Amino acid sequence: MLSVVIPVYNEAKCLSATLLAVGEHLARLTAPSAGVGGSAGAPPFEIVVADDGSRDESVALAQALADRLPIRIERLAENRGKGAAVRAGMLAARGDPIFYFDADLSTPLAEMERFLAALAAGADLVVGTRKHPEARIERWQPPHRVWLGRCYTRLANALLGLAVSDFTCGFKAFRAAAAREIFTRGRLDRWSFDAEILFLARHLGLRLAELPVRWADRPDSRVRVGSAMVKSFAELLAIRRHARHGDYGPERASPR
Ligand SMILES: Nc1nc2c(ncn2[C@@H]2O[C@H](COP(=O)(O)OP(=O)(O)O)[C@@H](O)[C@H]2O)c(=O)[nH]1
Ligand SMILES: [Mg+2]
Repeated sequence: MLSVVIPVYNEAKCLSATLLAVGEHLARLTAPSAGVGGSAGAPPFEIVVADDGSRDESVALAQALADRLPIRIERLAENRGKGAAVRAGMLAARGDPIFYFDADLSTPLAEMERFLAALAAGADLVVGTRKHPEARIERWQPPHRVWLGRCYTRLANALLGLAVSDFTCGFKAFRAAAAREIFTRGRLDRWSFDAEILFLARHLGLRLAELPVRWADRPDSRVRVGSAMVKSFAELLAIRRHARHGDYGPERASPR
């Protein structure tokens, strides 16, 4: 079974269209002829809506589609942050592999096939990157977000000793075993949770692949940049602190 986790915070405007598009795409992707998922009797895919305490109609809209699509709703009682929502959804997912991506579908669903191929070729997790020469950015984020993103990437790599080109691209795929190892250890609730995932991947010796993606930014972002910056920086320091205190468990050598 293939799982998709979608973190949702006040997405009433786009959620129904997103769920229908995801349902249609996954039905095609898991059709018997496609050779992905679908063992006898089990539904071939599930969509986990990880609701982050939305105060709009998001949950009702997802519930309304649950008789037509294999949708499960994981609800956080209050808004805790994208990291908390993704973690709850990833730990609730029952499939293998497990994807997560943003409700606005900034990265088109057609990219899933390449991610599945990279997992089949041996990666434990595959993360999208917008900062690769082969990435095709159809609509950029506003210039201040692009600039802040670049600073964040440098800072996160320097603080965590990594060499990743894009931490925060909201399109990632995991083998179920890798997802379980990462998300049972993850602690961050807000925007640096992506950096924690990549840090943990290295810490656990998992095989990581970065794949360039297409991206068309949605103009009405939910991100409040000022407070997100400060909290993200504090969270990067928290990753170092957790690592130093052994909160992530023993480090493992990478397979290569
Ligand atoms: N901004 C925000 N998004 C959240 C939160 N929790 C979950 N999300 C989801 O995280 C995803 C990314 O949000 P988005 O506004 O598109 O971020 P951006 O593309 O980085 O500007 C969406 O699917 C949101 O619904 C939260 O607390 N704040
Ligand atoms: Mg977005």
